[in-house]
Amino acid sequence: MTAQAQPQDTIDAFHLLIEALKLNDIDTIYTLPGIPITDLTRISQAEGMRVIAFRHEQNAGNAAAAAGFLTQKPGICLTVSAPGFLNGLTALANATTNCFPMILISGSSEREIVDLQQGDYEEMVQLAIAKPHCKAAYRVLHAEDIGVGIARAIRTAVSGRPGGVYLDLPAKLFTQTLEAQAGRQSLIKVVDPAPRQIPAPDAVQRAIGLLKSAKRPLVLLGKGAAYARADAQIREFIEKTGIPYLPMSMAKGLLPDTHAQSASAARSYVLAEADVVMLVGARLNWLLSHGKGKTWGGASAKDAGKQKFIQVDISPVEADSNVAIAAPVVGDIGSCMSALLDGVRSGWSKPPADWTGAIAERKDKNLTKMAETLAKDPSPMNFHSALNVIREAVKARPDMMVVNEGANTLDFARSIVDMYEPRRRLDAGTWGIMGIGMGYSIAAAVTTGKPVIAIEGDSAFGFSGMEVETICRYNLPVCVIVFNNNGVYKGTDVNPRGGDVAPTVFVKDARYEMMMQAFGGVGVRAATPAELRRALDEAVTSGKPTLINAIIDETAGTESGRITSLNPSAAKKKTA
Ligand code: ADP
Ligand code: TPW
Repeated sequence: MTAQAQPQDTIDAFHLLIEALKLNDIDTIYTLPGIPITDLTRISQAEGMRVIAFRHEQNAGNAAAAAGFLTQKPGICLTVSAPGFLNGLTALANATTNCFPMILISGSSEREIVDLQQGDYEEMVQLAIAKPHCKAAYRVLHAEDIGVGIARAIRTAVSGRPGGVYLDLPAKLFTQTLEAQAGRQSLIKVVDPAPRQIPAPDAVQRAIGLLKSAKRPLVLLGKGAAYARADAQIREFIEKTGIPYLPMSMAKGLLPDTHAQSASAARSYVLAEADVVMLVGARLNWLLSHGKGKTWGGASAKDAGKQKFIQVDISPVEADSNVAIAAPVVGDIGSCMSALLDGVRSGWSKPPADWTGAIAERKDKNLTKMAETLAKDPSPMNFHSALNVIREAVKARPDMMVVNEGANTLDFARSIVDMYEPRRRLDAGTWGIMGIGMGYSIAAAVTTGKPVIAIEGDSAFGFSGMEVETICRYNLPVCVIVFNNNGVYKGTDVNPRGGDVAPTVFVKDARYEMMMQAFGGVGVRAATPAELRRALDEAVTSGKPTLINAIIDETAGTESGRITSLNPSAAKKKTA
């Protein structure tokens, strides 16, 4: 069927919902149609929304989450009930974990039947299931409440610490109608959805005092800083103070990775040696060894180092979650960095030269070593020689988007591929989740219009690989590069008993490029850096959907990349 016409003087819930989203400048829906939302997807398109339909709801949800991170507006994922909702829920939980604003809207079955468990089509108590996995879950039962429902969902997703919101829309809602004028008047344009939160002046002074006392200060930038779009204040603060900084993976490019004050190439030295560390939109979770242990110069895995921490964050409960925070600065990063800048405008002296000099020395040594490794041309290709090609491509087109997942493919790409502009890199994030690749790539292409390179482990790619059809269908400028080493981590495991292959290995020499060809895109097998460079240049120039099957030495890399030690048997050996 086509979008339903409706009498002039009434408006149905389908249209009210779309008007409520449009009123709040939301122009894109990431979805997978089916009962009861198929007509909603059609009418949305007819009413001028961009509707991107996926092959699996998890990928639509991941796209919505990435769109939220990139635009500061909640990304919308629309699914059917029960199974579609559950497929989208992983993405909603992942968005919440990463502090990305998104709204998962799912149709749901008849309330009366669900609540008596009488067995409806796709019956499930979705609201209750969603609640623990997001910031809030709301349900709209009446058309006159659509305005409030959407307003609450938007406000909750983007204010304070951003995150996911679930909105439950029972099938019966969609066909309800209101008198047109009254209906439109019931809609709410959210005023100031993410209000600035100004830090307390004494908190700012405490932080400045601590920074001024430091002999070996360090700033650590996280993806909250990238999300906040306080790029100018952050850069000015770093350059004005002369403090060395480390970007977390999705904060890369807030300042160019080639910046003289970047301490990335001396990471282990600065984390262990710094005496005052200022966290800006970064949490002391597992990615930062919980702020303690040998990484931070502690005597053993459980000991904190000697650092004092300043934490700039919008969440007042984040401080002290792992180690003591000497100076919490609570507020939005833009306001906090402006206040901190005011505090260092006068009477600031740059960090001692023995600290910055020691960092520079280690950086030079490590960068020289890295350049030697990157210059090698082994056969077959390894992670380094393949990533060197991508490193050069991003240097030539610094506005390109990079999406990255895998184990070794993630770890090596993070350190080898320099980023030059803010919010150009999306990756496996706080959970280290596989499966974000194609969803994030599609959202990156849709929201920025820039070329996208997805750097994918062959296992990682498999989680969302079917979306190459979606990439072709919408003709998006996405170039997927599959790092094909025949398995999860490596391709060399053997089942000692014979019979089935080992659980970590895949079909040898799989022709991933043919998946893209199947849908009319370009597929290339690249066994050398020269072949990879040619295919990548062509993809970026043409903007055609492309998949490059990059053949990587199956013996290269390590189990789980850099987090081998988190495997239970490795941890057991360590403590034995
Ligand atoms: P990373 O993984 O890069 O270290 P995290 O996701 O752990 O970053 O941390 C992001 C932090 O940024 C969260 O604690 C979140 O509360 C905070 N945050 C997000 N947006 C803002 C903002 N606009 N202002 C201040 N803090 C923010
Ligand atoms: C949802 C566990 C972490 S990394 C990885 C898996 C399965 C794939 C590693 O192999 P890949 O990379 O991609 O070929 P590489 O470079 O080492 O060859 N399920 C989910 N998330 C995670 N993190 C896993 C499983 C995992």
